[in-house]
Amino acid sequence: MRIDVVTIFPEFFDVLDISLLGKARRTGILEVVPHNLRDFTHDRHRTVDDTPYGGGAGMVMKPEPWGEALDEVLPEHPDARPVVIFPSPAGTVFTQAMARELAGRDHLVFGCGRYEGIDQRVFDHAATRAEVRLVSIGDYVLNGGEVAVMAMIEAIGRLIPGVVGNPESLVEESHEDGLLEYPSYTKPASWRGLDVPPVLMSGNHKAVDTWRREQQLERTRRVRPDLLPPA
Ligand code: 6GU
Repeated sequence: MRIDVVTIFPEFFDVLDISLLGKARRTGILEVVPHNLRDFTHDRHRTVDDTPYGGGAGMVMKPEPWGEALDEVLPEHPDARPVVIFPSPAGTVFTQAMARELAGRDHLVFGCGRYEGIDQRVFDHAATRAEVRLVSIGDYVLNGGEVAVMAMIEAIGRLIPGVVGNPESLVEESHEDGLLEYPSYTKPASWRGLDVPPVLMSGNHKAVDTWRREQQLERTRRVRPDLLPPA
């Protein structure tokens, strides 16, 4: 998969060289290419923002550098409509289901906004050439989209076949079956007066599965009842 990221802070994405995603980048399974939005400006100060029409606080990102940057990263004759994702607290909420869907694509483009936002015409124009989505990673506000895009790239990247060594480990985790994951234990069997639940050491696989399922349901009911179906 190829991922292009347009940002005024390309160095944010240097940390993607670390760990599993770094390995995936080195082996060529995943190609992440950051682009500096300021490289698409033509003035001495490399200006990417200006005051909002209609007044108000803050600055708005200018359309021209965004237009040129997207011209560069979007293919001229795509096989399929490319997906362009703009991280925004005003977007639809990013989920595991969305990560899975996006992990099946060959090419993704992320456009990181800063300041009070991006001129609306950037979205409207991109929509003539690509499937444009505004996506939020949760109900809180970040200074810009970079950290949100890092989170999305990690969630999507680890679902690409070959990125996570043991694909089994992807199945039994929170959100994959709509529930939170069960608690895990390893050796020693007793530690600081706290014992591992005996069922896990019983050797009874059916009893272990039942216990884990109960734990998932109990934990989900307790901390995330919104994830459970009504009734
Ligand atoms: Cl995607 N961007 C920004 N700037 N803030 C956010 C967000 C995204 N998701 C939650 N807060």
